[in-house]
Amino acid sequence: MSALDQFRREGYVILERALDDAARAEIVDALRPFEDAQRHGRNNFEGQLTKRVYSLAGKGEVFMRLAEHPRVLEIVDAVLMPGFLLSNLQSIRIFPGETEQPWHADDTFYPVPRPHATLAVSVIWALEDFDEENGATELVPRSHLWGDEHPDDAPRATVRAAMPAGSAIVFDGATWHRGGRNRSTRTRLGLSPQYCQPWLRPQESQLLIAPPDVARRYSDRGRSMLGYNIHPPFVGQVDGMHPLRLVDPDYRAHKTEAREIADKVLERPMPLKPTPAG
Ligand SMILES: O=C(O)CCC(=O)C(=O)O
Repeated sequence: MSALDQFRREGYVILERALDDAARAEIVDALRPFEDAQRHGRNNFEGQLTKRVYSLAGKGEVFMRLAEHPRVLEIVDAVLMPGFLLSNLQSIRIFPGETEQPWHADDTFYPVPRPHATLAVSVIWALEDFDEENGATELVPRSHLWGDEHPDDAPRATVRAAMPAGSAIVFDGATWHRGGRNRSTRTRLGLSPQYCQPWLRPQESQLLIAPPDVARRYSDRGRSMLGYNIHPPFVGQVDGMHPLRLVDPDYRAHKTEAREIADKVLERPMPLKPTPAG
């Protein structure tokens, strides 16, 4: 079964060793000063023995590169609409003694009745080994298809995303999951990008986190994911024009196919019939 088929059927898939050790070490090193300056979480959701560094899209290109990993984007491209957005980019280091997080799904703040078409995709990269002892993410397979059921209501089969460092778990935003209890003497470091449909509000305000002078350093794909894009016909416009003009003064000379399409669409009137979602 392909990774995409497994994602669609089970609500999650693990991509084993998708990141090499050198790339992983570069990310861990870049993260260190931010983690050192960070306190533990404020409640049992963030984790009182967990450190999170939020808004990584504004903290270095190295983190954006991870958010653009081709094996992950292959799945996201297939399940979200073109122009999908980076909703959140954060690290999660679970320390020894941390308890389980409450069960949750990452898209529940969008008031859309379940089950529904995919609204969002979450990823947790293992920057250290994830195992049974150190707080590997736990998931409820096929729970992305649930209506109003909750994992606490009845005993459920769950899986633990035990995976070697450099692997990633990719799951539907509707899949129930939680960070695991850390019974070990080691930490468990994850880095988590989340992506959402281009017509939803991202969790983090990426255009403030990566304003034009920061976005200028990023790839075309990265900028688009941050919101320097147009969801047709004109969601994302600035002064009736493509927002990339604020990042790239030579925008017209550097036009890619996607930008040509966006410009053409901006010139058209609004469609009278709604476009089908994902
Ligand atoms: O760290 C994990 O394994 C899961 C974290 C999570 O699901 C969250 O904070 O939304």
